[in-house]
Amino acid sequence: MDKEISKSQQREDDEETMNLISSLPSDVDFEGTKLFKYQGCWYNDKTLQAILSFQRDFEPQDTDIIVASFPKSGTTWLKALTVAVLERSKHSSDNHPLLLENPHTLVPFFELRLYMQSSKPDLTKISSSPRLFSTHVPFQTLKEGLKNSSCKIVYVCRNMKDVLISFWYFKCANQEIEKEKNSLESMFESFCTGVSYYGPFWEHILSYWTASLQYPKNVLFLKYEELKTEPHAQLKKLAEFLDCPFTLQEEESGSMEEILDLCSFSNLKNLEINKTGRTPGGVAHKNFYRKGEVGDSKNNLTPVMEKRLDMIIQEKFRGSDMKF
Ligand code: PAP
Repeated sequence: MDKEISKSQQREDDEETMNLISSLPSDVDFEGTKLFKYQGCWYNDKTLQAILSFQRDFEPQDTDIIVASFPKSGTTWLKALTVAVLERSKHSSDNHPLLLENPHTLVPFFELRLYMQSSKPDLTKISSSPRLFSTHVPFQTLKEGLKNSSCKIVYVCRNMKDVLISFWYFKCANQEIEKEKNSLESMFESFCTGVSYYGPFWEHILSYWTASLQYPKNVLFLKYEELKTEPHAQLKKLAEFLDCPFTLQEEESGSMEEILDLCSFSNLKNLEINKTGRTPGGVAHKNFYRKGEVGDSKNNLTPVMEKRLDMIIQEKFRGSDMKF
């Protein structure tokens, strides 16, 4: 009987989801993929179905920690740092989970993993407290899924020119296609109009920027570039935000350096699990580690493209004190 009720409930949920999706504004991106605009952001139908399941069924716990970002902004790195900060007293440096698993395995995405694999994933199997999750959805959509809980959210943003180039290389590597100029130009166009997967990027960033000002105890806003230039200060900020600040003794004994070394681009990139493994969705772990530098977009964008992006950023962020 229970099974029958849950099957009919499932059918009702599926129908509701399909009705909602078909009522949304739609458009196509540079590859001809149909995208739907939901709560201000563009998704393909598979991702959107997972988001709707997440919003409907996720049962948050106040201790949950969510790593959030626009794609290609430093998600993998921030996941690693978050795990390393929280787990620092539990593991020695040779049996650390980050040496054995990719950060995306340790901190699963709501919409790209858990709720994409199943509309009702079994989260009771996650034993660690706090539970760690991640997402690429903007704040307003995440907030709805988190109901009224007081989870902590750490967001990382990155210069959009580098994000675009990182995204483009990632796409080429996953699809094993040649990096032809054409595909960069069409992806660039989509990016600029905002009709791109998880776009518009400026609204994404502003959603978390505003939330971090409104709810400073729940939303921490970090920047990839600052993690690069002042890693100690940013790591300290992260640990304080997560309510596990470094003690003076830890600071003096080099605990922060250990974490930064463990999570460094070169260390993670060269681990066996990241050289050879794949995500459950089939993405090679190595594709999450390309160059890990600031300013690589200079080598790929023409001056005209750079200028156009600069102007968009200037216009869209005018009036906010958010600076790149
Ligand atoms: P995702 O959204 O698919 O999870 P994400 O991790 O946000 O990707 O972005 C990948 C970028 O972070 C890559 O940038 P690049 O293409 O410009 O090189 C990747 O190299 C970089 N990255 C991954 N790990 C680290 C790290 N430990 N330190 C610095 N940068 C990193």
